[in-house]
Parts: sequence; structure tokens; C-alpha cells
Amino acid sequence: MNFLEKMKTWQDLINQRLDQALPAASLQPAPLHQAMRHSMNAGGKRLRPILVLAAHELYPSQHDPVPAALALECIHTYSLIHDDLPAMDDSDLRRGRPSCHKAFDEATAILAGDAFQPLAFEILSDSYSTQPKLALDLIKMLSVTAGSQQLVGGQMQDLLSEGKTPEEENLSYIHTNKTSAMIRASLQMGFRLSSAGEDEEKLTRIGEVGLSLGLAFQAVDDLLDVTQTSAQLGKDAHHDGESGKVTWVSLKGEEEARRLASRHTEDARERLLRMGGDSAFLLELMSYMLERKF
Ligand code: GRG
Repeated sequence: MNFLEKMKTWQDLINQRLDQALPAASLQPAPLHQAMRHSMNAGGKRLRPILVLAAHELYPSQHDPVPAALALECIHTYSLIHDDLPAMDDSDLRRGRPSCHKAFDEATAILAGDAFQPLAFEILSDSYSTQPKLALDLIKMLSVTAGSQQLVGGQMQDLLSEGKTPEEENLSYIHTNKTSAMIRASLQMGFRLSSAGEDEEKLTRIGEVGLSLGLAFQAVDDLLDVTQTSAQLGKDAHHDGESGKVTWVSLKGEEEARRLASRHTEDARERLLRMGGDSAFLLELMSYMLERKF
């Protein structure tokens, strides 16, 4: 199977398992469950779940990495729903569809995002219940990542920085926490489920791979915001400039942002290669993430 075929196979697998894990749209209260499915089924790239499966593949084991992948996608989708709200980024378009609060209403969108958070932890605790230490480690990794010193903290700092003079240190904090933390957690959770998952040193090192990959991902995201259209991105383009957001592009210009994306990707590749294991797919995924157009 070539790289793109494998991506498609894994995306299909994730989508099918997400469909089984989400409450049915007809279940009471139906508008809430419809809103959750509206945002989840809108065709995200599923990069974080695929990173989980790719990290597990480095040192394959009997553990099923898919539930961890679903849990990450639940947290990611909640963060997108809340990020789009009028009180935050105020975006009308997400994943090629009206954002959740546009398709439903603000209160429903808030609650749909809220509901995805416990669902993530329910999936983890149900799926790994026969291995309590493993389940607890995964729950701890995801809860710390989603908390006030990583995902939510990064988002808060992003909001606090709108319209302010860009500063490199501040931007690094935002990107490390708002974006990289979830990418790092994807690789670490996948790796924790691998046969080398209890090797603390390797777990730290895959985390460093994720940090670099996440910084590259964000630099690419900043570039796409200025180079692509809303139709190509499936979300509001040129949004960063309009909302006075600090980005690598506004701080350093397009060329430097491109150099930065390549440098961080190269750093991630080198760190990964030093870790051993079957890294063929993950290396290709890194190039795909660097060259993506949406
Ligand atoms: C509301 C707590 C909270 C956090 C929001 C996700 C986020 C943090 C903000 C979205 C804005 C943004 C540009 C974030 C950084 C990059 C990012 C997460 C982009 C979206 O991820 P993709 O491209 O999206 O993987 P899909 O739709 O493919 O899943």
C-alpha cells in the first residue's frame, strides 16, 4: 500500500469508529447530538488520529491505538467548535461547512464542544479498562494536554495577544501550547500504546519530535491563511490578519515562515530517525504535513 492509500485507509477506519463512538443524531436531546455530528463529520483531515496510529506503528503491539486516536479527535473537534464562537475567533466556516454556531446556535455549539470533552475520557476509560495503568497514563496525557497550561492556556494567550505588537517569545508560547501540544500528545499516546511504550526516555524523545512537528504545522497553517482561499481551506481564509492575530507571517514574513516550517520538519525527521523503529510512514506523513494545501 502506498502512502496515500494508507492515509485513506486510516482516515476511513477513524471515521467509521468515530461514527460508532458518537451518540446517534436521533438520541435526546437531538439538536445537541446533531451538532456534534455536524462538526465531527464535516471531513477534517484526521491528522492527530493518524499520528497516533503512526506512532504506534513504530513498535507495534497488541494494544488497539484507535480509541486513543478517537479521544484526541474529540478534544480537537471541541477546540475547533469553541475557537469558531463569536467570543473567540468568530468564524463562519469550518471543514467546508457552516461552523457549529452558524448551523445551530451559540448555546448549542458551546454544549456540543463541552460534550466532546467527557466523551474523549469515556472512550479512553472504557477502551483500556483491562489495563488500568495504561488507561490512567493515557487519561493523564490527554487531560494535561487539554488543560490550562497547554491547549486552553495557548488559546487564552492567543486571545490576550490580539492587536498587540508581535513578540517572538509570546508567539512561541502560543504555538507550543495551542497547536504543538495536541500533536505532541498524539505521538506520545500512540507511542505509549506501542511495545516500547513504557520506555520513559523514548516517550520523552517522541514528545520532542511532536513539538517540532507541531511548530512546523503551525507555520504552514499561518502561510495557508495568507496564500489560499476560504474554498480551498474549508475555513475562513485571511482571518489572522483581519482579527489582528500575531502569526509567523505577520512577524517575519512569508519567506521566513516557509523556512521555519522546513527547519522544524527537518528537526522532527532527524529526531525521529534517531529513535529507530518502523518510521517509514511517519516520515512520509511529515512531508505531507509540510506540503499540504489545506
Ligand atoms: C478553544 C480551547 C480552545 C482552543 C482552540 C484549535 C484551536 C485552539 C484554534 C484553531 C485555530 C488554529 C489555527 C489553531 C492552530 C492550528 C490548528 C489546530 C488548525 C486546525 O487543525 P487541522 O488543520 O484541522 O488539523 P482539521 O479540520 O483538518 O481537523
